Amino acid sequence: MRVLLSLGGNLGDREDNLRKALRALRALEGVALGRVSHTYETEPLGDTAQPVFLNLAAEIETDLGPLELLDAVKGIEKRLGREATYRWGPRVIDIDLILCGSEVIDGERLTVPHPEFRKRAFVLAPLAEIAPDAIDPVTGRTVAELAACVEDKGKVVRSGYITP
Ligand code: A4P
Ligand code: MG
Repeated sequence: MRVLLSLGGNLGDREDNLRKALRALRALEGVALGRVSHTYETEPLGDTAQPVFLNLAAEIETDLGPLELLDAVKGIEKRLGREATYRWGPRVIDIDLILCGSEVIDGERLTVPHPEFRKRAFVLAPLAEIAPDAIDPVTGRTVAELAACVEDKGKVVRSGYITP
């Protein structure tokens, strides 16, 4: 199954944290890392009195089920030193599952497609770079279409590229 992930953080060495997260994903059994977007400097959504985020999108191909993948991803967040703060608060690394093939999941621990992604420029801009034709199974729209009409006015600026 092809899975599209959104990664981001706004504490510590943001590039290094993203690089470590990508390497950890690639090292997971049953996961092959595919395309990785550029990094984007993005204005914090929610509490704006916090440092600017660095976000990127990554594609993986995996035989893990969505919940197994969620557990693996939470393990990576933990290893990289993410401490629970508050909702939408600052973090070393956050890894969200945006799309899992054409699956629609509405579970206690996992909602896929990610319920907020259609509203978030910091998710859609990097995602549109690597997977413009991916289809949101809920709305039937492509990532490129969603990115083109997102209403989020937060600044999203392409910055660099991380070699994992
Ligand atoms: N969960 C359910 N669905 C998913 C999914 N599709 N992917 C559950 C990942 N997790 C999912 O998430 C809380 C719980 O959501 C998980 O235990 C999982 O079972 P979390 O990552 O532990 O907590 P959180 O991230 O603090 O909360 P939340 O509501 O997920 O925050 P968001 O939506 O991730 O937003 N601004 C900019 N510019 N860039 C950012 O990256 N990120 C956030 C965090 C806020 N503002 C931002 C950014
Ligand atoms: Mg999250």
